Amino acid sequence: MNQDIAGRFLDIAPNVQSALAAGEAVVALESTIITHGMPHPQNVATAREVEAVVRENGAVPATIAIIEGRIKIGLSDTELDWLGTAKDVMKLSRADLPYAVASRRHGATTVAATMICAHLAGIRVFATGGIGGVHQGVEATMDISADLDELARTPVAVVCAGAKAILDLPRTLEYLETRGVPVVGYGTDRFPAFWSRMSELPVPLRLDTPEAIADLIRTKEALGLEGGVLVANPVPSAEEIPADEMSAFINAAIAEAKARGVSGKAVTPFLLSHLFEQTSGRSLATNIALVKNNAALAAQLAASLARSSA
Ligand code: PSU
Ligand code: MN
Repeated sequence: MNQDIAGRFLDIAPNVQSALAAGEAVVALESTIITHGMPHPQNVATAREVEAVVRENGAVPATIAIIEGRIKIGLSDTELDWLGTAKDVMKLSRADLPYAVASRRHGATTVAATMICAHLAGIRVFATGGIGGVHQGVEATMDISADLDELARTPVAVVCAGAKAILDLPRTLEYLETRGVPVVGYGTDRFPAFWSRMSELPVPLRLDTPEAIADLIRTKEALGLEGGVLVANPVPSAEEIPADEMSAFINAAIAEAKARGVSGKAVTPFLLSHLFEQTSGRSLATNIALVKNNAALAAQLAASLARSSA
């Protein structure tokens, strides 16, 4: 951790600080999923449950958000509750993170911004639901999530359930390969599609234990290769919505977004909330289940990394 940057911009929660100082396992968690990804009150309840899952699996959770321009690494109960209904919270990626800090704004961190903040704090593992990626219709919109470039440059392992199936998954994988990001399927040969355990796409690499993933991360670092690792962890079967069931809802949601002229940062939040309504809440139940599943694996991975670095 760069102490100068930490002192100037970061507020690290005391329990996270002491875990980091002792070389213990810490897992970063994002906040856009709270402010722009799920409705209230499920957003706050899920954030707490996810933190509990991280603890049960041997790591300290650090939910990251920007409050009045301060980069919070680990939120208090009060802060988390506040974030659950707060208005005027920016959805922050690499491009607008410094603006929020300089202008003392509130901001929720996406995958890209959470990776940056986690790295500043010295956290190596991060759990989310699904990363952003290449959007369908990219030929016309050029909408490619900044999450993908962040994975190529910032050394944080991101545990997700694949990319959200609202995206162009083949192009998302192509782009990750171009940018040199290892994409690891955890116990699967197929790239998971968020609400569904699998897509038709083969996963580029496969590993079956947290220890093997920790070994890959250490080896990548030892070789001096920059950037992160994407770990794709399929949602548990009991909670999945099979891809053939989900695809009609997804196509309708994308058509609706287009008809209403939704663009840019608003696209992903719009699609998620539209799907929540159209599936009568089922997509949200699956989303919650997959985030918890990812938190468990991320904690095990962080614990394995902490053991081997001791
Ligand atoms: N995972 C979820 N729900 C979410 C997200 C991830 O289960 O809402 C968020 C992440 O913060 C991710 C963002 O970075 O969606 C992608 O936004 P965009 O497509 O605009 O890059
Ligand atoms: Mn986008």
